[in-house]
Amino acid sequence: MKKAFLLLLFTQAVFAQQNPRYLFEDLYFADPSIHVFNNKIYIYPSHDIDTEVKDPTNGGHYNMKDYHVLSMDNIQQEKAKDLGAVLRLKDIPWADKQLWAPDIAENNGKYYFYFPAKDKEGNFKIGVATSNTPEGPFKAEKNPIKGSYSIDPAVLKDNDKYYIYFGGLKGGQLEKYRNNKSLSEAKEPNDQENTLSPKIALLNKDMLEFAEEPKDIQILDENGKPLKAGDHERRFFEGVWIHTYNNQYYLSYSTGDTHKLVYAIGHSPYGPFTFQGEILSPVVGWTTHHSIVEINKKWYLFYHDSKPSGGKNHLRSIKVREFQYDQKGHIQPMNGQD
Ligand code: FUB
Repeated sequence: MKKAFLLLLFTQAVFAQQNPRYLFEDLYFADPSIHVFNNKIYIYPSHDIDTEVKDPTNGGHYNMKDYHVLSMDNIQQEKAKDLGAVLRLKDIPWADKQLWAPDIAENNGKYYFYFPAKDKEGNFKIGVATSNTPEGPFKAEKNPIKGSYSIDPAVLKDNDKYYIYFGGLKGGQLEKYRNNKSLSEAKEPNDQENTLSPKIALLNKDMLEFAEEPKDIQILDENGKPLKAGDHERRFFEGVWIHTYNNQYYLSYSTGDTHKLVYAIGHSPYGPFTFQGEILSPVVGWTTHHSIVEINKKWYLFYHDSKPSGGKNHLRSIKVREFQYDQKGHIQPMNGQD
């Protein structure tokens, strides 16, 4: 009896899935946006490549040239399958370089792939490409979304409305804008000023344009005061993601130079959101970027790190791990070094 029990424990230990685990290691992928379409799990990442750009100023070495889609039949599947390139830089009429973190949304059986890229003037804009299947290929619109700027789009479907969130500091160029207008030169707020916010805009019915001027998302501290620009441990930097849990909106993002994933909770897609705490401590590599998804009643964090490339910041690999909420709906923090 005792022997059988030990054997059971041993078998469980051998066959239990690693948490976290890498999902694909033959190519470098990062910034995974996860969606379940038609009962299949799809991963929409950035595709990292070794680059001729050696100067890391403003993220120039994140010099990606195409997007791939990966899929999994279910979350137990050990590794994701690469479905190949679905959109290439050379096929995007307005884009010049740097295909950064994308996201996707489905509306009426059509798929809208949102992505940032630098235009020929060196300004990040957000583009859309469409397909009749979640597996692509995607066809890019001729021009970027009118009035778009900066990076890292993430789309929320909420009561049949679609909202796009975006923004990123430094390489992501958010400092070049105030009230949706470009400044003559980038201007960082000083440490005591309110920090720059991620943006939100309702999408048009055709999913190709903003239906309104982008608005600032307020992230407040425990006293209801907006976070300050000097609060690098908590303020927004890039990589926004939004999900709902127990009828509340969870806005999560990277703190950039302090390398954490953190989150804030609100009662509307527009916020305001109140800062809650850390989701993930720093990973190996400079950037940290994620998505949070419920699959079969369990919650998963998809993210990346640079361990497999030996710590090269611009060569990242995607991972997944299950996580829990506590009784109050707080995300139980995880260790990025696992
Ligand atoms: O992958 C390029 C950029 O690095 C993303 O857009 C940022 O969020 C950061 O992960």
